[in-house]
Amino acid sequence: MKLKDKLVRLSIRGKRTIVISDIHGELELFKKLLEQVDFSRDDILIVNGDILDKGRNSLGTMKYIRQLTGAGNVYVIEGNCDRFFDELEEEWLYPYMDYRYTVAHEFLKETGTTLTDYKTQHDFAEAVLDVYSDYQTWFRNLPTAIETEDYLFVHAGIEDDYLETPREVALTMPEFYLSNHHLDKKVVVGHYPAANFAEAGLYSHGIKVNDERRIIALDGGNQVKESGQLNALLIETDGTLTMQAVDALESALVIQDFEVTLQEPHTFTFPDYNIRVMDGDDYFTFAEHVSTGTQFMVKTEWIIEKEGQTYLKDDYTDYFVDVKAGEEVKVVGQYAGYTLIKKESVVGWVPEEVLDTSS
Ligand SMILES: [Mn+2]
Repeated sequence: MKLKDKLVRLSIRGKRTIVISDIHGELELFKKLLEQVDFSRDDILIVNGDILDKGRNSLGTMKYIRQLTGAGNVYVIEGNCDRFFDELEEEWLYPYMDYRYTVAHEFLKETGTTLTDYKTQHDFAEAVLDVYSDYQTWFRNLPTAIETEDYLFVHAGIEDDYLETPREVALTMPEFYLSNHHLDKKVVVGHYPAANFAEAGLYSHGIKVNDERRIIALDGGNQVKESGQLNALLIETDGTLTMQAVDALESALVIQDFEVTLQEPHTFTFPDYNIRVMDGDDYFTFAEHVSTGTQFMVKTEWIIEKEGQTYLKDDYTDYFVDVKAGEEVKVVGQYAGYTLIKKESVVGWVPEEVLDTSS
């Protein structure tokens, strides 16, 4: 199957268009985002893949979104995580369930059963499809891409001859944001967290737009990154782009100004976590990122050891965020002496005393 076999052409001229990807079962966040952007029947909404998996309510999310499509202004594109109902008998499913909360877990919860209640995986698959074969059909019939006057929306990416892109590639290609394409339109993708493409050393979950390569990376790392968010790209009726986001992090009030005048931030993202540790204390440790040779200060609690090697425990940024008293920021985590925060989609550190985290 090729992209051209499951391509929908659509006119969005004169309509405000809202694009959201990688909802991953977070129905409440999705609803909050729709409310925040003031979504109405006058808009077009494009859900750019990965409704299912990872989050807490994939079944509820798919039901809600399918219902939305009934109004005629909502379009859904398939993502690699949306093939659950076709993967029920795959060998990897049960092992995968050991480290991710999946649609299968939700089904067990919904039916009050456990995997041991099914003699074989085939029996389990049949039980799921007894209830959800209708959704299996719905997911199968979703387009791989939607092409409009100025945009191509696809979950992961395209090859040189976009129409000939194999469906599998369109759904799973990694890091498309860093590649080039020959289409004379902007290609909007999700699938791969935009934060992985650090620009100027910043760890940002905001939507990344590259005008030169005509690529927009939407995925805010919702359910994949600890500080992730659900992003919405808004194509206004005059064609301008704006963006909005929601997340599940707690807010905190800034009670003291904090500013770092000179810094050169670094960001290291999955899976490139190997570091060499030099000197440090309980707060920060001087380290070298092995694959890039970058020397930086790492928050000491971030260092983990495995088989005699040292690694970052997760994505890491050494950026210090400027904040002003009265501002509201999101709290990602509290560590010795310093708090990791997110301000306007960018993650970084502030000394703990600049925040009021009591409320
Ligand atoms: Mn995906």
